[in-house]
Formats: sequence, structure tokens, C-alpha cells
Amino acid sequence: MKKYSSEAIRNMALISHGGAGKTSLAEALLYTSGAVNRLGTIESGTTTTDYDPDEIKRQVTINVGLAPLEWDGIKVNLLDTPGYFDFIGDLLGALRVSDCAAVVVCAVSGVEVGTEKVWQYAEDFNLPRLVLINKLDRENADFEGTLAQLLEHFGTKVVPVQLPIGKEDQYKGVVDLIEEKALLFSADGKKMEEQEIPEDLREKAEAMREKLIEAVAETEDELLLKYLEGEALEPEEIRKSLRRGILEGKIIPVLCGAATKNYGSGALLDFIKSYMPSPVDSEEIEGILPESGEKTTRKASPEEPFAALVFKTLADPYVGRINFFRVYSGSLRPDSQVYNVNREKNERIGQLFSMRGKNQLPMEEVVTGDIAAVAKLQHTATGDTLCDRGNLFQFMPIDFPEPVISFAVEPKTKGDEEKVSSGLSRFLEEDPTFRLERRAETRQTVISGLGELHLEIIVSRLAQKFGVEVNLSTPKVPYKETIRGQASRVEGKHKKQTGGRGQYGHVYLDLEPLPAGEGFQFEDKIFGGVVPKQYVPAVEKGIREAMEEGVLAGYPVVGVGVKLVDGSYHTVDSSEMAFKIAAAMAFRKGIEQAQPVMLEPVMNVEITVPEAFMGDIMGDLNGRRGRIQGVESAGGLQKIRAQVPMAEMFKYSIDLRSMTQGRGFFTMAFSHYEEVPHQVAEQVIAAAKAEKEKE
Ligand SMILES: Nc1nc2c(ncn2[C@@H]2O[C@H](COP(=O)(O)OP(=O)(O)O)[C@@H](O)[C@H]2O)c(=O)[nH]1
Ligand SMILES: [Mg+2]
Repeated sequence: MKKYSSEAIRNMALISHGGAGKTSLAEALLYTSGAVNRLGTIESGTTTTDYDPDEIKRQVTINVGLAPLEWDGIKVNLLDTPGYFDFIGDLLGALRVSDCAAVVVCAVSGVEVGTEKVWQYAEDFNLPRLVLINKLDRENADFEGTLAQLLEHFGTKVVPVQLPIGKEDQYKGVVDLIEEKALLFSADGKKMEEQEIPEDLREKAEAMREKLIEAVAETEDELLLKYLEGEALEPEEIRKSLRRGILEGKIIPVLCGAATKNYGSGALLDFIKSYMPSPVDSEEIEGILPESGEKTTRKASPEEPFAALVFKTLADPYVGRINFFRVYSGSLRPDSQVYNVNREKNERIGQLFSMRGKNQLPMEEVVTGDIAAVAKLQHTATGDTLCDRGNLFQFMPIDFPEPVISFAVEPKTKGDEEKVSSGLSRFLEEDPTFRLERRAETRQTVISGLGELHLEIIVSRLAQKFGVEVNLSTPKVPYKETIRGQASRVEGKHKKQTGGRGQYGHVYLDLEPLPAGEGFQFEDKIFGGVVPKQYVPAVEKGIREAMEEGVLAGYPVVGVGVKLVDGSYHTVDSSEMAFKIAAAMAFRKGIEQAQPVMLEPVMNVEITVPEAFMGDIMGDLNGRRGRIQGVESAGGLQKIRAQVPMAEMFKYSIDLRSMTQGRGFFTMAFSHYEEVPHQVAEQVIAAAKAEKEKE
């Protein structure tokens, strides 16, 4: 690939509701630009950016796919993103490093839930954007209707700059409302022929152009004055102001396309070149000085020292690790050294390349604003900053959502436990929305993620890449046990004195509850050496071991303060072991006397649903022992904040989807432990007992 200056780069994320045609669009743009020779399709599994076996099998994008291409003297880095919420980590990474976005909307389905979601993300990231109304070749494609929906949802900033010529299978070109001409596509879509605007579209085109001019005029007082006085705006003036309006987010232009026919690709690329921002159009980048933690900024300029943000990591057992990054200032060459600020480690850079799907295209320099990949770094993960050692700078972290669904994993073959956990831990490097946890409370390995599909894919990759198969099950709730009351002078005596050397340990313990959140406290209150000093650590150890299994249902005990207050010993028969046993006996007895109760984890949950589903959602939360903390409304959607026991939330992502026809979503994070209501506790205890008997 040729070398491009920062001004000649465009970083654009393709975003949409799943299935609107982002991957097909990336393919069409690659094809039109000559980057690929054949137009790959989703159906045959031959697109450039959906190359992963899971993507091909399921026909959905899972990983952000990079598609760099060259067009008329510029380099466009397309970032093809996943549309499913399960893979939102990659969407967020892509949005973070893009300078603009194309929101793809299906001309048949119109504005969908996912369209609203990605729109909101683009707003959050402050990204200039365009809308591409895709699938105009399909039966029932409705440009007007889709446009009306866009206006209704997103307001009058949305302004068409193209008008389709021909409907459904007759769709064959567009009217360019800026340049006032018609563009007719060749059969393979690679070429466009300029023509006069067709007679039957003239009136409509004129009216729509008028709207466009009005929108352009409204972006600047001076222009507006001129416009209102009836003066015509110069073509160059229109172009310049349209570009500025788009960059400032005041105008969101709408274009037309049919990705699988490769219709509209050339016109879209021309538009990206002329009207979408380059990396040096952006304002200063915010970050922090790692030494002091102070906020600072960095200019997006090749003159500044090198700084880059890693937004995606692939861990492959064969190729090793590949980190994708964007350079924000300065530049990077192969065979150099950089500093990873987050890990406080130097990293050696070997080869640098641009990735086009799975293909590596070597690069001699990665300039300010460009996106590239590097293999075999030792310490670097997603979200890390790489920079010049002498000029430290750290980017703000990428905010990834917390997992909302968990499964317990168990190898299908006994003995594969080690392989499972080492394999799964590799996915932690790749995926900041994935969690792996060994839960001592339940003796289970638990994986957590953003949805069923997310975890299914991880398990399928585990099998593919590491050759181990696992079973998934609903995880056990990590209950805990504690006490509500006190117990004093609880005796524990371990004595065996029949022939030979005996065993003798004898203690008295006081137990009291600790404030919430505190695990364990131990105090030695022995006077006069009735329990000799050398045996006190054994007493503490005996208690700690006994705490691992509570008396109610065998869950770990927390929140107990223990005082060793009295005891006795035997000069010959006493030993550490004997005191350990005596202490554990006393502790268990003490717990039984001190009103033991079960604790359960409670989650903070935030649910966003369209107004119409509020009643159902609230009723359902009630059934899950949820406590509503607040309700806010935001643009036709209701956001409910609630606290709900973890035990009631395992299948929530599935249930919420079916309750809201896929339109609701939620986030969830651990809040605190709380006493389990008596009736529920009885069931948990009975279940634990039954399990124990089985063993
Ligand atoms: N008829 C028609 N089908 C399309 C078009 N674009 C995409 N598709 C089909 O729509 C489906 C989803 O496309 P895909 O590119 O995977 O969408 P993504 O989920 O947004 O990446 C696939 O079956 C495509 O073949 C189009 O312009 N016209
Ligand atoms: Mg896709």
C-alpha cells in the first residue's frame, strides 16, 4: 500500500442493527476500489471481513474487521463492526478509534432497535456520521418511508444528498443533489455514468435540493442571511459549508446503496473523500500524564511524539497475539521500541502491517491517524496506550460494559480442567467483556459475558483452537453464611488419651458478628498462658479452615469476629493439630449458637425498554424479588434501576429478549451481599443437604 499523509486518511466505522448490510457494504467498497477482485458474499462465506469460521457458520460479524482501501488518492480504513449486543466490546473499540461512522439502514426494515442503539453510541463518541439507506434493490424497499422514519427518530439534521433512481429491481442509479446530476451504475456497479436528471424526478430533486441548501445555510449565520435574502449560494460555498456542517454534527447526510449489487459504492467513496473528516480535523485528544495522573491533551499531529491506542487484540495459539492500534500523534516504524504505559513495560515492535480481513499488508510507517496491527507483543492488551518512552501520555480508558450472563463450565473429559482454564484465560487477553472466575464458594469455574451467543462462541473457539470441549450449566449462586447473634465461651475439646502419646487441645471462643463487608477477625485474649503462645496460630488456622464450610449449607462463613478467651493444655499430649481440631469444633458449635443466616449476592440492574413494556417488566422484577430504585424516561425509552438477587437473574437476558421482542436491554453489576429471606434460605439449605447425601 502507498504511503498516505494524515489528511488523506479516513477512519470510518460501519454501524447498524444486525443484518442491515455492513459487511456486504465493506465488501462492495473493497471491490469497487480494486482492493479485492471478486465481490464476496455473506451467503457463500467469502466476504473479506467475516473470515472467522464462526462468522461464516452463523453469517454474523463477531469481530471488528478492518478493511483498508485506496480511492482517488486517499486511504479509507473501514471498520466493519458486529451488530449484536453480545459483541459490543468490538463495536465500542471501533467507534473509539474512528473519526466518523456510516449508519447503515435497511430500506425494507427501516429504523430498528439496533439503529437507535448505535446512533446513541455515535452521539456518545461525538462522531460525525452519514446514513446509508441500503438494500434499495430489494422487494418492498422504501426510500421515502425509511427517510421519514429517520427524520422522526433523529430530527431534521438528517438530510438526503442523494435520491434513488428506480425502485426495487429497477433501482439503477442516484440523483446527486449536491452536484445536480444523475449517476447511473454499470452492471457490476464499478462504474458510474453521469447524465441529466431524469425528467420524472426533476421536480422532486429540486425540492429536496432546496431542503439541503436550507440545511447548509442554517449551519452559519452569514450564509443564512444570504439565503434568506434570496441570494444563490455558490457551489463551492455549499460544498465547504456542507463539509463543515457534517464535521460539526449539524448535518447528517443520507446516501443510497445496494451493497450486494455493488450499487452506489463509487459515489459513497467520493462522498467519504470530499465530506468526511480526516484524523487531523479532530480536536485535541484528551489523556492523562501517567506519572501525576493529571489531565492533559495531545495534538493530532505528525510533529508530536508517538502515541497510539490499542483497540482490539486477537490471541491465536499459532500466530500468537495480534494487537490493532490507532496512532493519534507522531508515527511508528517497524523494528523500533515503544513503551506500554498501562503495563509499564517496553515493547519491541517488529513488523507493522495493515490488516485487510485476515490478510496482512506490510507497512513501512504508520502515520498520525492511521490504523495498523502488530504481532508478538509481550504485554499489550486492548485499551493500552503505546507511546514514546521519553514523552509519556496515556489515553482515557475505553469503557466496556460489565458482563450480564454467566455459565459454569466443566470439561467433557475428566482431567481436561487445566486445558480448559488455560485456554479460556487466553480469551481474557482478547476480550475485555469476558470474565473467567474460579469460585471457591461453589467450587465451579464460571465464565461471564454479554449474552448467550457471546459465551457460546467462546466455547466453540475453545474447542477449535485448544481442542477441549466443555459443558455449560447454570452456575450455582455463590452464597455465604454469617451470624446475626453472639456466642460466648463456646467450648471445643479434642482429647484422645488411650495408650502411647495422646492428643489434647482445649479452647473457649467468643463469637460476634462483624459489620457488613468484613470477613474475619481473630483476637488472642489468653491470660497466664492457659493456651501456650505456640498453639495460638494453630487455633486461628483451625477456625479459618472451619470457615470454608458453614454449618447451614456448606458455604463459606464471613463476617465473624472470634476471640480466644480460655482453654487448657497438656505438657505431653498437646500439639498444633489437636488445637486446630479443638478450635474448629468450638467454632462450628459457636456458629450454631449465634443465629446463623445465609447471604446472597445482590446485583445492581439497569433495564432500558420501550414505554409499552414497562408494566410487564415491573411485574416480572417483582417476581424476581427485585427492588425498584428509580425510573427515568429518555426519548420514548424507560430506564429502570433495580436491585435484584443474583439467583433470580441467570436467565434474564433471554427472558428480557422474549418479553420485549428483542427491544429491551440491560446492564448488571455486583452490588453487595444481603441476608436471604427465610423461605428461600430453607430451600437452599434443603438443596445443599440433598446434594451432600448424593455424594
Ligand atoms: N438484496 C440485498 N441484500 C443485501 C444487501 N446488503 C446485504 N444484503 C444481505 O443481507 C444480509 C445481511 O448482510 P450483512 O452484510 O451480513 O449485514 P451486517 O450484519 O450489517 O454485516 C445478507 O444475507 C446479505 O446478503 C443489499 O444491498 N441488497
Ligand atoms: Mg456484519
